[in-house]
Amino acid sequence: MTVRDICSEFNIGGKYISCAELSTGNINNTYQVRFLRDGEEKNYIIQRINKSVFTEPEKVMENIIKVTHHIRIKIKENDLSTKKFVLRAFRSKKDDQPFVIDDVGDYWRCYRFINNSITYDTCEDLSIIERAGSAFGKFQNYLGDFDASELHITIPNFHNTITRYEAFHQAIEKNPYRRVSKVKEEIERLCAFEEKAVKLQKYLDDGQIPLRVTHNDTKCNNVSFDKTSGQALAVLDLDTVMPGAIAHDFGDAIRFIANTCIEDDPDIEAVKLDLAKYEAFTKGFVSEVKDALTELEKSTLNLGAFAMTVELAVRFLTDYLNGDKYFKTKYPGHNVDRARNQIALATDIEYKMEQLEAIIKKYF
Ligand code: GN1
Ligand code: MG
Repeated sequence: MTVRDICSEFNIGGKYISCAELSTGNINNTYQVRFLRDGEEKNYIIQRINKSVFTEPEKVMENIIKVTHHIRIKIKENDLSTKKFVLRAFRSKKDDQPFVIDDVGDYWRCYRFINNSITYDTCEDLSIIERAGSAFGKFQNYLGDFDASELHITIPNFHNTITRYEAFHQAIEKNPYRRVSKVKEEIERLCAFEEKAVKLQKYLDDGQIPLRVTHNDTKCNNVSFDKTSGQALAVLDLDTVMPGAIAHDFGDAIRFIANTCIEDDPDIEAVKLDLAKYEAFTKGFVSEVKDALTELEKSTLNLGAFAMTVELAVRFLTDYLNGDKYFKTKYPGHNVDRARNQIALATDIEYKMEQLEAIIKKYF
């Protein structure tokens, strides 16, 4: 089935104009499809869910439906437009499900593309970064009273840095693609980070910090902005909304947005933590969540930035050792470049930790 056929299964009418695959995203396949209806252009986002990563796509969609429903109520209470500030998943024509299954058993979903919106893979504008911080902070607040036990765990131990390291050590030991010798230095660096990187998970395991409903993939390009006004609109990519630590969301966002380079830039000499970007995001995020956090949680946010960066490096390198099966790669060694980049960033985060602590204090 073509993407166009999928649209028709979602009952999208009008004159088909075009379909373009969007290249961002390391897991699912995403297409932007344009139609003309009633003299107006209508845009949709069609995604094929990666079934080897999300083995139970129905459950992913069930989570998304519940979470967006909850947020929609909050948006209405705040007199905001539900068309702009929350995603809406379409239902299938045939059986009213929030997905369509194609002839080879793949799951597809459809969202309305928010009019006049844009996402940023990189961003130099500090006010936009601050607004991304507020958007993720608000997201956290909207879900503050959502019952986490209603959510399916779609990827178990997703941000469990301890089990991520276990998988890493196993890949090194099994060495199925004989690649260990090629990344000796990277392995050593990651092993040196381990003790500190797993601390956040230990706090969770010991019940010292609470499990909240978190987004778990807070890359800045998962917030949409109004192209004209620059206002932050809906938070996107709700695939991994699950129970987690607030430091996961803060940390993952910092890892992505405050890197001086994009996350797979092979020029690792240039990879640093940009303090101005760090501060802008922190300002937006903390202003939204500060009253909800415990003292220990506040003190774990920067640990989260370090842990999430290291964890992703571990995941990229594990995937390389296991034959590049999880993340989409654009060239051989792509996962190694990604891991090196994240190792360089984690190194700089560690180096700047005192400065980060001083900045975060300012906003609490
Ligand atoms: C994957 O595909 P995307 O960009 O939404 C990954 C995240 C990583 C990210 C790194 C389900 O997200 O955890 O942080 O790549 N998502 C999953 O770019 O593994
Ligand atoms: Mg994602």
